[in-house]
Amino acid sequence: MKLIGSNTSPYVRKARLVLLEKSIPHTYVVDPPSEPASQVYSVNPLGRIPALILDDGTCIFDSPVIADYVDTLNDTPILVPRNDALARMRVKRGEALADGIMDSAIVVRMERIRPPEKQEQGNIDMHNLAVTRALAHIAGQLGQREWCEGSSITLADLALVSALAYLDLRQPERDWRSTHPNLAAWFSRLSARPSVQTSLAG
Ligand SMILES: N[C@@H](CCC(=O)N[C@@H](CS)C(=O)NCC(=O)O)C(=O)O
Repeated sequence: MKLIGSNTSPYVRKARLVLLEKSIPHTYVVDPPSEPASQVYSVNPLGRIPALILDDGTCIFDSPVIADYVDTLNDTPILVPRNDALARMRVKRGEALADGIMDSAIVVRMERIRPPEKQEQGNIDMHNLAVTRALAHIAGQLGQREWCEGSSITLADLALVSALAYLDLRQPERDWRSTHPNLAAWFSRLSARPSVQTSLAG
């Protein structure tokens, strides 16, 4: 299978982390939609990354669908609980929260690259506040636990790593480590995993 993406997209990082954590053989191709000739336009009508192309040509998007599908390919590890409905919901809710941080951080990024006179400060503030609230909520829930949900790594952890790495990339001025030292320690530990190291290396 082939994953089309870019090294800056947090959604792509999440999809890559799922593939890497589960040791699923794949080819990673950097081919962002910012390139008019990107192959993503011929496989995903939305023209968005990540797009996962299976060997039979089936294209899967978007990142929650990719993650959910890839997780079913083997059990090592199971990243989305399968039989416990409440546990499954919690992991997917954690993913949604991290995805929401990505969504808001991207809105802020898109505003900030517009000419200053065209930037909507109200929109920037609203989305930054959503990120701030989400981080506080996550840090409060995490406490000193090792994983976001349950007793082993899940998709919620991989999504959160991707969201935090994106904040570091696009909002380096946001000092979330000082505000949430427990989250900082958690992120530092997760960042040492080979999957995260590989994804951060490009
Ligand atoms: N909800 C989608 C969001 C995907 C998305 O918005 N990807 C961005 C890159 S971060 C994209 O492809 N944008 C189109 C563009 O860059 O032109 C997912 O989870 O996969």
